[in-house]
Amino acid sequence: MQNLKHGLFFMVTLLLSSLAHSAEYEIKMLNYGDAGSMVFEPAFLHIQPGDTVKFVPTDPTHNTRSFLVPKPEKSWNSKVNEEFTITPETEGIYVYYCSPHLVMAMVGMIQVGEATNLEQAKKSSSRLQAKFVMNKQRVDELFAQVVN
Ligand SMILES: [Cu+2]
Repeated sequence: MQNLKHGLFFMVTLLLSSLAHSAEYEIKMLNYGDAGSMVFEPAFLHIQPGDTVKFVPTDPTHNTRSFLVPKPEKSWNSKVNEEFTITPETEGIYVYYCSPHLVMAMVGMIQVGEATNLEQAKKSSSRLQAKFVMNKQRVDELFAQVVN
């Protein structure tokens, strides 16, 4: 009996500590925000592995689609107008965009832990940037916020 109590206590403690260590973030998908029209807000997030990020369809006609994720993380492509949640476990830079507003540079970045794939992410992102017809500086502004 004593052992069982001990075991239970241990499990509950473990559960509580794992809950306490993972954070939850929200990214709004907006027609208009502080950085102009068609934006994710905040567009840059620095989180830790195991944290949760929820994309909220605050305004209609947006989605979130990954452009680049560090291996072996899975890519994602959410439905327009739907809430979408990810829990990245792999450290590195994640770049995503909104499919309907790609040309307007509706783009965002999540840094999970260390920016392990920074150089590769910068290289790949120039291909994404080439598809923008306006707000081309947004990708550079995101990279400027990466924490080394
Ligand atoms: Cu959009």
